[in-house]
Amino acid sequence: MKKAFITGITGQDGAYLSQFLLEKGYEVHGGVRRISQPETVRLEQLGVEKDVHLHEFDLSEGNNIFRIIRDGEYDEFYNLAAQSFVGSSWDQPIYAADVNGVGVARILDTLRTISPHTRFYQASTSEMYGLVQEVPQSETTRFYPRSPYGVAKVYGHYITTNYRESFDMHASCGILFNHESPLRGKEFVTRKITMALAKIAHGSDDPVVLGNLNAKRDWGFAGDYVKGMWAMLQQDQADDYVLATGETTTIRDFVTFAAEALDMKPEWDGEGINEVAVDANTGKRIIEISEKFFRPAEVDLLIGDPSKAQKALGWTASVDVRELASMMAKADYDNLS
Ligand code: NAP
Ligand code: G4F
Repeated sequence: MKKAFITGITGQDGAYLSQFLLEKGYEVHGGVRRISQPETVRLEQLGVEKDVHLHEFDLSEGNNIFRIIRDGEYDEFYNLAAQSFVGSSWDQPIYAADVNGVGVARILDTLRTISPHTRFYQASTSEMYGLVQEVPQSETTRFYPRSPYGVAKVYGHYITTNYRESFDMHASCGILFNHESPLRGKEFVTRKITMALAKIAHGSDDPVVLGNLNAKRDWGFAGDYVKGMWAMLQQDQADDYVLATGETTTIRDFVTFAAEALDMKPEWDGEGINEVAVDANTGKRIIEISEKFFRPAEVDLLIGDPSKAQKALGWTASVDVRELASMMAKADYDNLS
């Protein structure tokens, strides 16, 4: 039986990866932060919370990481933990650097010292492309991060490739484009939209207040992306791979797809912060804009080229953005029923 450790096991990807590895027969361990109310709700939603082994863990604590790795003898180590909300990284840039950047070095240096056989996965991100230098973005596209989150993730990415090259470690980075699900955190734009629209469909009169509707993202389903993470660690040679759908969509169009899945008929009117959407079926205003949700620097366009992963790993995204918006909106609607 293979043994895996997942940092960030309580997060969206941690829950889907746990479920996937358990189905493959792994013994699954994961790191949880000590907080006043333990948050294993996603593992519970997938019905796997009793099947995983949880350990107190924080990426900012080197000795904690050392003991976990020394005591565990893991075959595979997936580093999914991060301060993952881009918006917060302008408020806590030093924390983002420590956890998302230096935290990766803490793990790698411990693995190098006491467990060099362990295969390592680093959660790199399309946010590293930021002000994009090429369209679509691939493994060879130059990084130009636009947030403290993205800058810290670039360090995490390069320290992983550096340890691979310096110490011959099996350490791979998945450069993952946005991936969502009904388990997505409520502050991210897709889930914020689907939760609020579900409430409106149940009778609420509160519109969703958003920021920049023109940003474009390459959105896929998280359940697909964790399979790609695993596939990377099964290769003879470690390497870096983009996982993406190859399709890009504005926030505005995501709203439309989610609203249509809930039998609304959104009609858009106005421009900039005066733009609104009204459901033509009911006359209710469903979208408003506020400057509060604009970012100090924006990532305008992300669209990934997943051809390397398709060829080498046999990986493809199975859910398109319209299906994804519908899946999330209907799940949120059903949760409220
Ligand atoms: P998520 O739902 O926000 O989960 C983040 C996880 O990290 C949570 O379990 C969180 O624990 C944990 N964490 C945060 N700070 C920590 C710390 N200091 N020490 C230990 N654990 C800590 O994020 P996700 O969507 O699953 O993303 C997983 C990873 O992929 C992240 O590294 C993210 O940056 C990266 N990524 C995500 C996407 C995407 O679109 N989802 C795309 C590219 C890359 P709590 O439950 O205690 O908060
Ligand atoms: O949903 P978001 O907060 O995700 P973002 O910033 O793209 O980051 C996510 O994907 C990255 C991969 O590219 C991950 F690395 C990262 O961990 C995270 O999972 O915002 C998406 C877009 C942005 O352009 C933002 O400005 O939506 C725009 N947006 C417009 N109104 C909003 C809102 N974002 C949020 N969160 N809330 C709004 O009201």
